[in-house]
Amino acid sequence: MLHHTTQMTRPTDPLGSRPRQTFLNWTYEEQPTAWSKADVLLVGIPQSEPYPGEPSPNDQSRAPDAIRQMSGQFCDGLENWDFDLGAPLADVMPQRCVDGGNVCWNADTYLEHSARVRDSIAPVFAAGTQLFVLGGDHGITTPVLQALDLTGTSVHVVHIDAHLDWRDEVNGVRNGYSSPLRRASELRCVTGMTQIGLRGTGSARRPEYEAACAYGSNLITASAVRENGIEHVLEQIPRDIPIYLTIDADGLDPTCMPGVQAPSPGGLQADVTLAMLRALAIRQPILGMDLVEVSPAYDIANQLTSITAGRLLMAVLGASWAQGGGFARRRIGASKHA
Ligand SMILES: [Mn+2]
Repeated sequence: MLHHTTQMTRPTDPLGSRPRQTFLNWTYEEQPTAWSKADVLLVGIPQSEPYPGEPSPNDQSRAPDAIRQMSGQFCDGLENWDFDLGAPLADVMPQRCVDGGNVCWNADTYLEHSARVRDSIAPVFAAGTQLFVLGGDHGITTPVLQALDLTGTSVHVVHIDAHLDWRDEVNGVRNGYSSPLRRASELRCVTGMTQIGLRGTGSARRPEYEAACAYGSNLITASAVRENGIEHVLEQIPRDIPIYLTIDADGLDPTCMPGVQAPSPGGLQADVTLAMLRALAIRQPILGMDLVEVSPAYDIANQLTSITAGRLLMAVLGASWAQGGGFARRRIGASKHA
């Protein structure tokens, strides 16, 4: 908890902190009041509610800057040909792509901090800006979805993770990394969820598994993805509603995202995941996406985990804004009605 004290007293901007390097060299915009003018906003949220006895900030809090630092590796240049996209990223991206820096914990309590995260992000969703969030551990999804809830926009949550993340609480903590999908299920804006890549064991016990089933969450194991293919997964995701996407790095196989706290063998491969995300982002609007649980201390020397994280974000970005992309179509529709 001493670490929180140093965060609290650090004389920074009330919300943000300037990253050493911005994501894809986008313009840095430190004023949250200006974020909703962007077409696409990326922010880092380094911290969620810590569990007693665990380090805080944890190693995952270093991920937003670790991923940004690898921008030149996961994208050699915005004008460089991207074979996954079939075009240079610059050809499809809108004018105003902004990096808002990191929303740091400068408040006295976690609930104060998470309310500030929520309130800084809600206008971004309300303006129709596409949001990308770098965690942090998986607890950071909760204030982001609470922000979406404030706007009254309904979404289907697509969750990629080895673990269920449906604990109501752990040691009295309700907003930590074991609970984001349980908290999501309680929000009005979340009309359903598809959880993909499940395998092995995690914090979930029989009551959490049964709660997820009773809610109607569609649980798709990693082995089911391997056996039936991504078309089978995509068919099960409702197509008539926008998506919020949350990706835990341990949902992918440790061979492509080794730098995580809880590696689980037998995960989704990068090529399969990238293809699935591209298809989803073309088919329907992805209003927001977070990428969580990258743990730089466990990454390998060439930072493969951060590079894969960047490629996952670029897949969604590129397919969302390419001609016929889900988010681009939604934007055109909105401007016609304005
Ligand atoms: Mn998780």
